[in-house]
Amino acid sequence: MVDRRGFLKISAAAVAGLSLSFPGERREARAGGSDHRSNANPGQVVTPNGFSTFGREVDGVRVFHLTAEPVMHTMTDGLDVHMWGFNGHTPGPTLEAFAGERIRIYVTNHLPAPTSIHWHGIEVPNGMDGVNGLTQPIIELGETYWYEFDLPRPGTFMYHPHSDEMTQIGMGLMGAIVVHPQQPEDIDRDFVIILSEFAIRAGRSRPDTTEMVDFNILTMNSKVFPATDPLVVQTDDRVRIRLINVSQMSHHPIHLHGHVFDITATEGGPIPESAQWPETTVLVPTGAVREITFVADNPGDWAFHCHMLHHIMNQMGHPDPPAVGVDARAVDEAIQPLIPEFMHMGEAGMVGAHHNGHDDHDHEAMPMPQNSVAMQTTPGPFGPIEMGGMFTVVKVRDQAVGDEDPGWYEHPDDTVARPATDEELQRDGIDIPDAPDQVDEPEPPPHEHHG
Ligand SMILES: [Cu+2]
Repeated sequence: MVDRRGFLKISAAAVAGLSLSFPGERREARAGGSDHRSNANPGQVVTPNGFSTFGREVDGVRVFHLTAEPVMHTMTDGLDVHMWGFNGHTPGPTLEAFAGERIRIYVTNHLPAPTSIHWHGIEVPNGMDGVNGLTQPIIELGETYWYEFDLPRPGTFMYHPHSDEMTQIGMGLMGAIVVHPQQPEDIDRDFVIILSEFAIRAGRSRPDTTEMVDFNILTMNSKVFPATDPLVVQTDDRVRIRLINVSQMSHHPIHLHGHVFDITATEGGPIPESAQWPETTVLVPTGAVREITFVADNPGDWAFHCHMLHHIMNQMGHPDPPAVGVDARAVDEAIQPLIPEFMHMGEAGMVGAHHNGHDDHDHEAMPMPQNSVAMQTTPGPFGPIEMGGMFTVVKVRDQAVGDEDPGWYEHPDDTVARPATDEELQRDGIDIPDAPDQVDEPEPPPHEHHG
């Protein structure tokens, strides 16, 4: 009798000898398309919204093939984006291997621009480092380059172009490398998430790769909530999440609800146990890896998200000036004859306008530029979820459910917040102060008449 934990450890060791062909790997990636979830290949690491591969072995070397090429990518329903990816997808496949192995990676350039690929965090021979001009010639259009090196140690790494970085990473070229130790680890569920950011003006379908500071689409594995796959785990699983930040400008403080985790490793290697400390938020600097580990001992649907607040709101915050407290009815009156569906937003916050204006919470009804997630909210079990961007849900369940989304958590009786009763307030001596008088509405701004 092998329990689930034991089985995973055995399968992890067994998969080391697995052979997978290039064409299959490629087909599976394409067949999955941008909405493909979880892993096309049996891997030890789950890449939410992506896939992981051990490649195949040729004479003792683990071989991979990456093709950099344009892809059409759905960030979430309503936001289709022309991007660049590897093997038909952004992020590219998570490349998995074992410490001590030698790997060989072929890189085919089917981009409309020359490129080179850097193996970020790995101690490669200098000529394998992938820095265009410094350590190798650039990979011209249509060329296939050979890279080969040993993997000296386990860890979480990344790959990305080191050529016109702002453009090429800004178009979606990125992927993870996971090197497992030879010995099985005491981990039941292992996830890898690449954090990134893009500048996509509302209504546009192409990232603005000249942008330097103002990024309005914040992603986990190139998806925004609600399209981010939940991380599904069983109660009491030991869970590791490998966070990789490839953002242009942002460092992301990633926060987990309902649990305490340890920060157990960086791309430089494991942190000695004596140097780990407990956290519920981990800052992941750009260009860095943070591995967190925790025991999922608290069943429920737990938010897992960046705590930079506009990073969970996407285009919502752009580009309108702040409007909280402003009566913009005059603006509506002025604009509606020209654009009948126009409706201002924001006097009660960005989400308040949405709630007030549309009781059915149907985001289809909200006027938005085409191809935009500016005002999208997601139906949740208790109403709309006012999050987008760098946000997902860790779903902890007593029953093993694999990667399949188990739906919303069913709460035990009397464990959900609700309106307080008069009896409770009286019992506990809570006096409710009178609500303040309504503040006078400000005068609408004067109309400007032309002609
Ligand atoms: Cu962030």
